[in-house]
Amino acid sequence: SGLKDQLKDFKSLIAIYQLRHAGANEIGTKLENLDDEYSVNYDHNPIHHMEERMKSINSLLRKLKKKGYPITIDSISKNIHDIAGIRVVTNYIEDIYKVEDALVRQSDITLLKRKDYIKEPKPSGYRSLHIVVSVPVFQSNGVFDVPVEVQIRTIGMDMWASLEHKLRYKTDVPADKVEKHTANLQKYAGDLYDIETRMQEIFKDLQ
Ligand code: 0O2
Repeated sequence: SGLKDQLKDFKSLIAIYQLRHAGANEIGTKLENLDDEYSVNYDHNPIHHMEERMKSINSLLRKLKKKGYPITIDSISKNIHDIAGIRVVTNYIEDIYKVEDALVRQSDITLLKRKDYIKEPKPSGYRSLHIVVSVPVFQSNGVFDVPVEVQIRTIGMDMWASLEHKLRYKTDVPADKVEKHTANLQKYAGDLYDIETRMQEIFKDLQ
């Protein structure tokens, strides 16, 4: 019956979320271990902090629609690689690429996708390195390669993205205000990048 099929799909969706979450846990542990190792061997922590998020159902449906993918379990499993996401906030710009390199070089990790919005910022001013990696997850019924999206950015880029996200998703801000703030934020993204570059130079000079 229709209801039976819906329940089956619902269970499958939960299973996808569980598996992706397990993948994010694997990646999270790898990143924590890398940060520890850096701190022991180089007396520096590249990672300021990390956040983990599972994609909301609303955002999942919005993305399927936007990309024109069918709304089925198979399509979600095959097409949507950012159901599990980890945001890595680094202390300096160069740390972004150190973290990426150290993660991607691990023999059980496969790089599936890479978008460098630092080399090529979005028109909004958004900067961040987005990678999708696949990691094996061992379950009772076998081993599965699981995609996890990792967004890597500095403290400045993260501060900027949080504020800009608020402006973008708050629906009750008058249009003229949005326009003014959007223009200012676009400029501040570049200003922050310059400041973070200069701060990094001081840091490196002190090393
Ligand atoms: P949610 O609900 O957390 O997922 P792709 O899969 O790469 O083909 P997508 O997802 O459109 O397509 O790619 P994109 O634009 O590379 O990454 C989307 C995510 O990056 C967003 O998540 C934000 O976290 C972040 N992001 C991208 N552009 C901007 C921006 O201009 N400003 C801010 N503040 N964040 C941005 P979702 O999908 O919105 O949310």
